Amino acid sequence: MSFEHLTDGLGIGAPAPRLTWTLPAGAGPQEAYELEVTRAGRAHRTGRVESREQVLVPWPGPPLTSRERAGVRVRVWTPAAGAPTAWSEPRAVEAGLLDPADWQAVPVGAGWDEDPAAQRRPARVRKDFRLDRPVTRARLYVTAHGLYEVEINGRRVGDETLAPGWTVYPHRLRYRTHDVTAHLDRGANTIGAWLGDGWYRGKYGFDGGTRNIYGTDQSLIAQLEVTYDDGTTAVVATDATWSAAPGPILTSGLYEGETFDARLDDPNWATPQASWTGTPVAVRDRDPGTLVAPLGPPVRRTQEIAPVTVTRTDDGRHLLDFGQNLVGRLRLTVDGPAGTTLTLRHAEVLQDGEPATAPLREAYATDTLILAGRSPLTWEPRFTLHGFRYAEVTGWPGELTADAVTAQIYHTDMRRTGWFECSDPLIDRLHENVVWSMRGNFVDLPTDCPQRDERLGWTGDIQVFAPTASYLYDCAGLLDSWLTDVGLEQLPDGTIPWYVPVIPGEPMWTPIHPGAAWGDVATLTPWTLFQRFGDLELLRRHYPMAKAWVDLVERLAGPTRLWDTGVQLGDWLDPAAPPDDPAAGRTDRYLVATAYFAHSARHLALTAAELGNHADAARYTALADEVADAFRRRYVLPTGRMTSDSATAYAMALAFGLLTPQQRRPAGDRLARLVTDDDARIATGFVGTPLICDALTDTGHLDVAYRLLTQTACPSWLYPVTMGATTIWERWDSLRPDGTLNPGGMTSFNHYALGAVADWLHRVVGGITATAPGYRTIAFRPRPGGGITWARTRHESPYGTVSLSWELTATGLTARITVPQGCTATAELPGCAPVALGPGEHVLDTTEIATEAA
Ligand code: RAM
Repeated sequence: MSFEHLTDGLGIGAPAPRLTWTLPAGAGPQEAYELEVTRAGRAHRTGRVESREQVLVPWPGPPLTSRERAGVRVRVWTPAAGAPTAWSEPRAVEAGLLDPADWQAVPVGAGWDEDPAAQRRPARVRKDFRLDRPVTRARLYVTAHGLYEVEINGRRVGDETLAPGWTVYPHRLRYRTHDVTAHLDRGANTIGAWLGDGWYRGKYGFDGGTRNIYGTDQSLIAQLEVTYDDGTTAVVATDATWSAAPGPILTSGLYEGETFDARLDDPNWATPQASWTGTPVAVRDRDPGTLVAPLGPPVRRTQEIAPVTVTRTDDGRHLLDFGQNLVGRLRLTVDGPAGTTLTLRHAEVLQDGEPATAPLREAYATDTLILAGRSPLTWEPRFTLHGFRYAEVTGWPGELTADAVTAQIYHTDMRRTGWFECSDPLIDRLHENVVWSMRGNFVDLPTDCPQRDERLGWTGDIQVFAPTASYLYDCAGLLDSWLTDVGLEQLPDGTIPWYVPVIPGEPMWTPIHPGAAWGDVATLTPWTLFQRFGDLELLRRHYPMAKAWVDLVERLAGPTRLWDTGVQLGDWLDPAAPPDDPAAGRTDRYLVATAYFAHSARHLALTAAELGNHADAARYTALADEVADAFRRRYVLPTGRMTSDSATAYAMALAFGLLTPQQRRPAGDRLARLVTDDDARIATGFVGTPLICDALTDTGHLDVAYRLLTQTACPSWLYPVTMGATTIWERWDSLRPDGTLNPGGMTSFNHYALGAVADWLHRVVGGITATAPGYRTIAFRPRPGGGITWARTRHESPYGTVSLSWELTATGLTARITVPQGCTATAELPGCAPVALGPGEHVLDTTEIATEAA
C-alpha cells in the first residue's frame, strides 16, 4: 500500500491521500475491494466496493485533519475465491500541518546576516527546553531558509541531505515531518540546527553565480510538538527565545564546497551539557501558507564506494579514482596535528594525469578540512555536492590508504523500478551510464548537470528524458513537484522558462523567451507521467499550464500556423554544430519549433479528452491537424525530401506523426539513407536523438536503428563507452578521440539528455511498452537485432512487476513474460500473430505461435 506517490505516509500534505496496492502473484483479477481505515482507535470499513481499481484509489471517508494518523489496510475479492483475501499489513499515513494556522514557528537565524559587510559564516541555532512528563509521541515539522540539519540531544534527526531542496521558495517551501519520540528525554533537552546557504541565499548560476537570490538570511523554521502520556501537549517552536552562534563551518556553498575547522567543533554542542554561548536570534518572516509537504522522497545517501586506486604524486598530493563518475562528496577518517589543513578537489576527468577542472567553470568544488588534533576524525561536508570520479587530496598527514576515504553518493531516494541488460556488454554499459546520469541529476529536481556552475532544472533536458526516467525510477512525486514549480514560474503570457526555478535577472537567459522542445515540457511531461504512472489527477493539475503554453505558441505562430520567430535552440548539440554554437545544427530551428507546436497541440487534445473536456479536445485536435498541414506545406518538398535534409527533420516528422501515409515511406527511406551514408554515426542533438530509433523502427528500418545503436566511432552512443565513460556526456565528444577535452564552454560528463535512447532500449530491444496508463495493458513487442542474442528488462509498474526476457534460439525466439495482477497484455513476437495474455508468468516460443500473416 502506498499513498499518493509516497511510500512513506508520514507528514503527507494531501488530506485525502489516494491509495495504491498491488495484488499477490496468483491472486487472480480483483473484482471488488474493501478498505479499512483506523482513526483514533476506531476502524471504519468501506464494505465491499465493486471495482477493479487498485492504483490511486480515492480516499474512503472524510479527509484527514492536521496531524491525524490513520492505519489503512485492504482486502480484495477475486472471481476464483468466494471469500476475500486476507487483510494486507496495515500501513500508517499521517497528515502534516495542513492549515497555515497550525504554524507557530517563525524563521530564526543569525542577527549578523543583516550586515552586508559581515562574513557569510554559517550559523547554528539552538534552544534548551524541559519535558517534565513521559512523552508518548513527538513530531518535528521543519524547514529553513537555506539548508538545515537538525540534532536533538546530540542525535541527528532524519537522514536527508540538502533539505529542504529547491522549489520556487516565495510560493512553495517544503517542510518535513519527523517522528522524534525516541530523541527526547525526560527533563532537560536541547534542539539545535546547522544552517547552510544552499539555494536560498547561496551563490549559484552562470559565471560563478549570484548570491541572495531569495533572501539574505539563513533561518530555521522548526516546530516540535510533544504529546505527554496524559494526553496533554507542548510545543517548542523557533521563536525569539532561540540563540545563534557561528559554527565550525567557515564557508559553505553548493558550487564552492565547504570549509570546516574541527578546532571549533564540539560534537556535543546540541546537548544540554554543552557549554554554548549564543546571541539572541533574529526573527524573520515567512507566510506559513507557503509551507507545503513534499510530494516525493528526500535526497539521501544511497551508496558509498571506496576508491579503486590511490596514487601519490611527486609533490605529495594523493589522487583518488573512484572508477565511476558520481555525485556526492568525500567522507574521510583522518588523524593529524591540530591546524593541519586538507584540501579536497573534485573532477570528472583527468587531463595529463591531473584533475581537469576547466569543465566546472566557476564551481570551485573544493572542500577544506582543518584538523583539531584531538583524535581520528570522521568528516564529510554537509551542505554541498560535487560531480566527480577523481578527487585530489592535498595535505594528508602521512600515507592515504584506500580505506580512509569513501565517496558518498547522494540523490533523491526514489524507488528503483527499471532494469535492462542484454548480450552486448557495451550496450549494458551505456544503459548503466544512463542510470548513473539519472541518479546524479535527480537531486531534488531534474537538473542538466551536477558539477559545473549551472546544475539547473533545464526544461528541455527532462522533457526528452522523462520517458526513460519514469521507467528506471519512481520519479512521479519528484517530477510532479517540479512541474508545480514550472507552473508557478510560467509567465503570464504562457512562456515556460528555459529552466525552473528561474534565477531572476540572470544575464544569459533573461529576459525569458519561449523556446520549442524546452517549453513543451508543459504538455509532454505530464502526459508521460500519466502514461507511466496512471495518475489522471496529475494530468488535471498541470492542464492549465499545458494549455497556456499551446495557446501562447498558437498566438506566436499566427494564422500561418508556423512558429518561425524568436529565439530557438533547435536541435541543440547536433554534432555538426560548432563547439561554441550548439544551436547551429543541420536542422532549421523553425522546423523544429513548428513540429513541436503540432506535437504539443496533439498532446493537449489527448489530455483534454482524458479529462473529459470534449470542447478542448476538439479544438486542439483541429489545431494539431492544421499545424501538421502547415508543417508539411512549408517543410516537405514535392519530391518527398524535407527542406532540412537532416536526420532530425525526418525523425521528428515521422515520430510526431506529421506526414501523410504516402509521405512516411519515402521519409523513412531517406532517413535510413542519411544514416547509412554516414556509416551510422549519430547526426542528431537533443531533439532528434530521442526520436531517431523509433522513426527508423516504425518505417521498416530496424536494422539501421541497430547500426546506429551499435556504432562505436565518434559520434555515437557507444563512442563514450569505448572512451571509458561511466555516465552520459553532454556532448557526443565531450572527450575527443585524441583524449583532449572538447573546447566548448559547456562540456559536462554527466548530462542525461542524450541518454534518452534508453527508452527505446526498454520498449524495443527489451520489448515492454505501456499501452494503457500505468501499464494496465502492456505490449510485449521485442524487436531483436544488432547481433544481440538475448535481452532482459523489468519494470515495477504501479500494478507490480512487468518483465520480459527473450533469447534467440536456433529456430526463433523464446520469451519469458510476467504480467502483473490486474493487467492484461499482448505478446507481439517477431513474425508471430499477437497472443493475448493474462496476469502471471508465460513462456512463449515463436515456433509454436501462428505466424503474423495467419
Ligand atoms: C545548457 C544546459 C542544458 C541545455 C541548455 C540549453 O546550458 O546544460 O543542457 O538545456 O544549455
